[in-house]
Amino acid sequence: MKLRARVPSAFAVLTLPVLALGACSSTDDSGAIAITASEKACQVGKAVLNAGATNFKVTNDGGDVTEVYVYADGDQVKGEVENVGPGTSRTFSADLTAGDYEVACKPGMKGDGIRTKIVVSGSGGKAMAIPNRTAAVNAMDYEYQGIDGMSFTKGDTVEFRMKNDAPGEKHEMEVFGPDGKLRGEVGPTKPGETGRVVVTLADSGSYRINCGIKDHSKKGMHGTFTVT
Ligand SMILES: [Cu+2]
Repeated sequence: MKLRARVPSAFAVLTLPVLALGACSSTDDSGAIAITASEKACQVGKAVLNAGATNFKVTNDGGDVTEVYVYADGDQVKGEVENVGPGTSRTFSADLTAGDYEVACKPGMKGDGIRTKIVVSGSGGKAMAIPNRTAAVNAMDYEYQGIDGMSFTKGDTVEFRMKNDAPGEKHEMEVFGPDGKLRGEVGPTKPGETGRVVVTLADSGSYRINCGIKDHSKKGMHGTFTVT
């Protein structure tokens, strides 16, 4: 920002229309809750949010790539965005019901992150469905066990429990629907720990499971299951 102030004034005039355009095209962000992430801080624009579908706009003020998660109960991912480069912004949304949450900014896209508590109040948002099925998955370096052969019935609400049995690395488990859209995920889980996510399988078809950490998917951390 200081650098920009020293730019010759002719330049400043030239860039003004561009800035104005930028402001116009960002109307989608109006109402988005600002999250400012750096190596040392994870600032959330509001401490108390209204329940319902909520947009977040993450700005990375740090020097390293970052990712931001919204957690319920410490480990249930309600929304997230990855790969936010230094000096850039990305948005994500989360459907939040009344309760306590944590926003975690993870500089370098690792660790538990810098956590900021937020409170959501009001009657909006979809209450979390109560699972009628559970499914146990083991994560290894670098594969999943227990996914192949899993099948569910359309409309099932499944609690996926992923135990990380790997000696070395954290793993996660993203669940993508037949349309390729993320339906839910177990966030990065340390060796020896179990993460969970509840997903309602509203569509029939082939779902894909994937570890979003580094190149784990390429190394073999993926699988599919069927909903009929
Ligand atoms: Cu992994």
